[in-house]
Amino acid sequence: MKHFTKAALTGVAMATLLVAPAVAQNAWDMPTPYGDGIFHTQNIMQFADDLRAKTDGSIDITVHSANSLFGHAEIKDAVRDGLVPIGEILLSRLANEDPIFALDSIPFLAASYDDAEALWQASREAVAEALAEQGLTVLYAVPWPGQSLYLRQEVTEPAQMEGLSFRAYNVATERLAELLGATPTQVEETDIPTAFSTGRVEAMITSPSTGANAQAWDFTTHYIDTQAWLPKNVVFVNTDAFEALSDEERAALLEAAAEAEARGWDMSRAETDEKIAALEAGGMIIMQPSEALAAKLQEVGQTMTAEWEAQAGDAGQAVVEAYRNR
Ligand code: PCA
Repeated sequence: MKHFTKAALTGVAMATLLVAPAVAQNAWDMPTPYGDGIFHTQNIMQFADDLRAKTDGSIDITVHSANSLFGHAEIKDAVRDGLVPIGEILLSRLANEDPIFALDSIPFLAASYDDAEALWQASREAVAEALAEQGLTVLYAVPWPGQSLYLRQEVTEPAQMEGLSFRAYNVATERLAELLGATPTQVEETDIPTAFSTGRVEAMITSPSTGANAQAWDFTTHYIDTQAWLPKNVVFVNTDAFEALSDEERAALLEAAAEAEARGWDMSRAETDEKIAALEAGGMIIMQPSEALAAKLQEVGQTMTAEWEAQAGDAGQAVVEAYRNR
């Protein structure tokens, strides 16, 4: 067998490097609280695929769904501290840090997709600035479908809500429960079926997406179609990790993010009717709110809007005014 010279060996090694598939420079783990059956997670998977394609594999995201890598309450700090470079959470989970994060969870402030979009346009910069202070760069946000009630009996009078143990997922849903005279209990989305089956909670307000994914017909009977607000998930990247990318990688990331945002809003819109139909097919009774219940929820929305404005000060006020005067 022919004896290779050192130079020839180097040449072989270099040729191998040139033809070998690109090794990911950025193998990124991405935690999300939500499961694989949720459209937000499917959208992230597509985002990861697109980004791999756009960068020839140099940004290679692995999605860790359903709180499997970090719990919902830990994801933001994990990205801030650089334990993972990228993550997704429900934006309003950060309400305790800054009222701007809670703006999309006020009942009836922005209850349609067009309004939700206008509210995001008016608030995006303020949200991005508040997260930038923590070393986080916002990539995109996508709303859940409108939030509606899931109950174990037909409710027409607001007084029927009093005393119910009510599942909450953020500060706003806790406050809503209180204002209805119910008793809030925080339960992660992935724990909803267990919380109902063990009797920890007996009512909730969430999207048809979450209701259908949890098979809400197994533990509730009535869906009251309030579609009261559209809370958003937000995807952010650690700013140091973002800045360490090459110009091309950064451009690809922003492009894939813009596409994921547009696609996510479309998916969300389509989900609304699709998943209400799934709830009905599962056996739930689909109802519109009675006049009395609708009036009570409007009143709760007004109270929560006033409370938010008092808390958010001039900067928050300016955002809401920009939204209202658009
Ligand atoms: N689903 C999530 C947040 C809002 C929604 O529609 C949840 O119920 O936790």
